[in-house]
Parts: sequence; C-alpha cells; structure tokens
Amino acid sequence: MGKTYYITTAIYYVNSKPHIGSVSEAISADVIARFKRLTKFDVFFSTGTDEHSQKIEAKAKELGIDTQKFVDDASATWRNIFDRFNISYSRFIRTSDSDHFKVVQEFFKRMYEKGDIYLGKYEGWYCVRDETFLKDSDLVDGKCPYCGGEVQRISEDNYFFRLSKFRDTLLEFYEKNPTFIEPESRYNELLNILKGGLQDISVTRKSFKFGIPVPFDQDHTIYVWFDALINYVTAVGFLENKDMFNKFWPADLHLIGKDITRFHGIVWPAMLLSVGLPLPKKIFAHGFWNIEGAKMSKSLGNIVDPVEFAERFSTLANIPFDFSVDILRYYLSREAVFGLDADFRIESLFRRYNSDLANDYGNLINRTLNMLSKYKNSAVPTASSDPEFINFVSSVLPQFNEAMEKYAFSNALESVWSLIGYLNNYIQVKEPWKLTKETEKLDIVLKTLLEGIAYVSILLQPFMPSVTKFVLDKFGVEKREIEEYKELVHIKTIEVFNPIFPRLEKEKIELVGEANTSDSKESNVGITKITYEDFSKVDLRVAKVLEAERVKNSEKLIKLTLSLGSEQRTIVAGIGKFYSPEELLNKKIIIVANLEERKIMGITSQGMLLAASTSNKEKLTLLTVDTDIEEGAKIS
Ligand code: ME8
Repeated sequence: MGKTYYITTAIYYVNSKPHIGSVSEAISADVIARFKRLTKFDVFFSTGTDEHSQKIEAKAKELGIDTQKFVDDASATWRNIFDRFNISYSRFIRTSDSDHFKVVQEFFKRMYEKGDIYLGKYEGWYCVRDETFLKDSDLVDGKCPYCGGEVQRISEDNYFFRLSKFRDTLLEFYEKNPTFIEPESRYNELLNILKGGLQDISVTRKSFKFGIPVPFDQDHTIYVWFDALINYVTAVGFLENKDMFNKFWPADLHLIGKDITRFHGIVWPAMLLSVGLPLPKKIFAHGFWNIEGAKMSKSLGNIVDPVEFAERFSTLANIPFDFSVDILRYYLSREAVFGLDADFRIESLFRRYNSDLANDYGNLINRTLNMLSKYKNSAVPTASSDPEFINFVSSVLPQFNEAMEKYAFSNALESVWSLIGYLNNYIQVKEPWKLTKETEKLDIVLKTLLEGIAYVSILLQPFMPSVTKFVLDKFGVEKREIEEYKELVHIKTIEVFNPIFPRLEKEKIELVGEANTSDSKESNVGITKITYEDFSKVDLRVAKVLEAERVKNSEKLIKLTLSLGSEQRTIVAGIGKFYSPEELLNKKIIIVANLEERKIMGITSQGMLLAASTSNKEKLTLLTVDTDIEEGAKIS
C-alpha cells in the first residue's frame, strides 16, 4: 500500500460567517494536503460544519427561520466560500449528515456498554457562545472565563462520560509522546491539566432538542462537542466503509485553533480509548489572527470577510478573482509564524504583494519572457540549465521540505524566495543583454531562468494553486510533483503574457483597506437588522444610463454616465462580465446617490448601482423600475 495521509480541520459553527481567521485554518490545512499530494501521498482531507449547537438553534429562532433550513443554507455558504478559496477537501462533512448520526449513536452506545457513560445530575453553568459546561470555580466575575460572555445556570439529569477513568492512561501516553500536541506550549498546557486530574463531564442536554438523541433514551440530546469530535471518524467511513477507515485512521493530523485544544487533546483521545480505537498521530494548534492589532471578535465587528476582500482586491488590481485568493493564501502563510498569533494588516499585505509577488516573482517572469521574446523570438533554447543553479536547488529543496514537514510555512516560503532571489540576481550578474553575440552563453542563461521559474512555481503550488497552474500551463510543464530538479520545460515557445501581479499604487491600497473591517456589528449568515433611521440615511434614486463604456485594461469595470434629472453622475461599476455597454444604454437603474466619492482605476465614481447576484457570483442582474418614472425619482 502506498503512503497515506489523513488531515482534518476543526468543523465550523454555522451561526457565524467565515472570517479571515477561520478561513486561514482551512487554507493551512489545504497547503499541507496539497504538499502531501505533491510528494506522492494518498491524501484524505476533511473539513465541514458543526451544526447541532444551542447557539445555532437560538440564531435560527431569532431570525424566524426553521432550524434545519437555516443550517442547510449556512453550511452551503461555508462550503461555497471554501470552494472559492480552492480548499481541496476530500469530504465536506456536516454533523447533520445521516452517516454521522449513526456513528455518533453507535459511539455513545459502545461507551455506555463499556460502563464509561452513566446517568447523573448536572448542577452548574453553561456558556452558550462556547458551548461549554462550567463549574462555579471556573467563572470570572460571574462570566465565562474564555469569552467573557453571559452563562446560564443548568440543573438537569444528564449522562456523564467517565473522563476521570482515562487520566492515568492519557498521562502515560503524553509522557511517551511529547510531540502528540504541538506547539510545545500547548502540550505543556494539557500535560498540566492531566497532572491536576480530570473530572467526569456531562455529555447530554435535556432542555435542548436540535441534535442527535441518545439511542436508548430519547429525552436526552447528545452534547454538541461529543457529536462534533466524532466527525473525524465518520468522515473516513467508520461503520460505512471499513476499507477506507482502515486505510486512513488514525488521522495523521488534526489541525485546530488554540482555543479548542482541551477537547481535542484530552476529551477526544479518552473517547477513542473508551471505544478501543487508535489515537490520532498529531494535533497541531495554530494561533489566532487579530485584525490591525485588535482581537478578532464577532461583537467588535472587525471581521474581515475573505471573499469580499478578495473581490475588491481583484477589481482594483485588475486580476482574476482566483489570483487574488492566492494572494491572500500567500499572505496568511507567509506572515504568521504558524502556531503563534498573527496580525492581519492591510499595509503589510500590500508590502508583501508589491515586493514579494509583483517585484520578485512577477517581475522575474516578465523580464525573462521579454528577453526571450527580444533575443529568441520567444523560442525556448534547447541548452541545459546552469549546473550552479541546479546545485543551488539541491541545497534549497531539503530546507523547503523540512519546513513544510514542520508546518513552518513562512520558512518554507523564505526558501522559495531564496531561489527567486538567486534568479533575479543571476540576471544582474550574467547581463544577458550583453550576450547577444554569444548564443551559447545566452541560451544557458535564458534556459536557466525559464527552468528556475518553472521549478519555483512547482514549489509554490500548495500556496498559490491558481497562479502557479497558470504559469505552469504557459510553460508547458507536465510533471508537477515536488522532487529533485529535473528538466521541466519541454515546449518550443513561450509568449510574453500580461504581468500576473501588476504593482499597486498607494491610492488603491487605501481602497482595498476599506474592505478590511466589516461594518456590521455581527457577522451573521442571516440578516442583520438595522433601524429605520439607519435605512433613511441611504439616498436611493432612479438614474438613466446616458453613456456606457468599458474601463481600459479591465474586464469587469464599466464607466457609466447617468442622468438624475437635475444632474449628471459618473459611476464605475464591476458589471462588465454580465452586461455589454450597449445593453446598458437608456436603462433606468437604481443607485445609491449619497455615497462618498471614490477613485477606481483613476476615475472618480460618484455613487454605486444596485444589482442582485447569486452567492457564487456567477449571475448578476441590475435593479430597474417596474414602470417608467422620471429620472432622479427617490426610492423609499
Ligand atoms: O470551535 N484566527 O468552531 P468555531 C484563527 N465547532 N483561527 C480561528 C479564529 C481566528 N481569529 N477564530 C476561530 C468550533 N478560529 C467547533 C469545533 S471541532 C470538532 C469543533 C478557528 O467555528 C478556531 O480555533 O468556533 C477553530 O479551530 C475553528 O476556527 C472553528 O471555530
């Protein structure tokens, strides 16, 4: 049997929309999954949504939506966003999936039969936001010690899991396996908890129905964390697909955030010990992303919406959406020391974009292809690459691989940039423009640069799957596994193409920055309510399209000249993929007339038009008026 690798992310509560922090976890797992595939592992990568929590039921009630419908829609939103971020999962599991229902009940039954689950009485507190049971001594000023939120007093008959029974076995396991939990600080934290002793935990709720019932006692619903952790075995076919389960279990890596290590490092292994399944090989707890120095929190309203951000970036830089997704993927991987907290800053993202991507990698490609066009009419030389470069590659590859194995993404990228730096410097040193009369030398230099770009792009695939696919396709590279250097570019010609990363000016940086913080106080999948007063601040008007033309160098943007009756306005709108300028002429559309002006591609846009689009952004339609009405008419 070949090498297998099973990696999981946490599963996400669907009461909130994905934000940069949660998406960053899926991106990191995706980077690892892609790296493993490229180094010849048979990979199973699971991610998904956690749907049976009290807070989700409460959210659906608050919005007046049937709970099942709410979770169906919200889970689809998560999945769609992961798809748009090119998360290459093998399974997107939902805790409402029917196979999961059976597995959870079976786990519960087996643990009960082992005597590890018993009926008792729970007296204590419950934090709905964290879905956590708390003792009196846990509370800080009467609030949840983790999130600082309100707690509820609970007094109910519950089933308990005999967690205390597994303390000694776990302690011994921890002592024998010091890298079971990483980073080390998290391992030490959990080791100390184990040393301090474990208490049995409540694993059912009586006053709450949206979840999986206890198989032999329907009055009780299984606790959301007990249900959620089991997703890791359901995903690879426990009960339903023995072969797949045996192939992939135990998991090689549970990638999670630092806030949920206790559940993964203590409760989950104890559950597995109870049913007699092997423990996962490793749990890695990454740090948290903060935004511009502030803790990312739903109530602070500073949650970067990753899709909105990537869309805005793609419009302003005039690059495909998938490329701007890659830029975010690169930034998140490059900027954090994986395992520690990191700060998402617009300024630093642009610095990285302009210097690492536009200047170093992008420019290397532009310069090389321009020289190839100028000196060789775009024909790829048949010469072999410079042996010095090949030697350098063989010293960098082990560094790259080692960093990837340790999830030290930033270091891995640094080693790729040492190759890019080498190649840029190689141009300076070899001065190909002086070699036009020495064909042999010139051919070696050009071939080395082309091969170098191909090799660097291969290494970058886990981080930037779309950009590297584009480059490798253009370069006709067929073998894309990560391995020792071998000749990669076999095609005859490579034409110059537009810069993949055009440099961005400061003015645009500020515009994208506006997308940094979400305006809404809460980032809900449902609808956030605003007051009547809030709505009345928006001046919506009917406007007639007098002129329409495409903005130069942009596929998406159209410049519109509009009549509002008494005045004319210019608006730049990202509708070029859905409408031609001719179709827009004389249409009566709806615009927000009192929006601050902003510059887009050098044009001052004086408002925004309204349009409806599907969540995957594949369809868009403009809002117009039902019957004819004069231009400038106010909408209320
Ligand atoms: O805890 N930066 O779900 P969740 C980085 N359903 N990672 C972050 C983050 C941030 N700012 N905020 C959240 C749950 N995360 C449970 C998990 S697993 C069996 C059940 C991470 O939606 C967080 O640490 O609250 C966790 O790993 C993941 O997002 C899901 O968090």
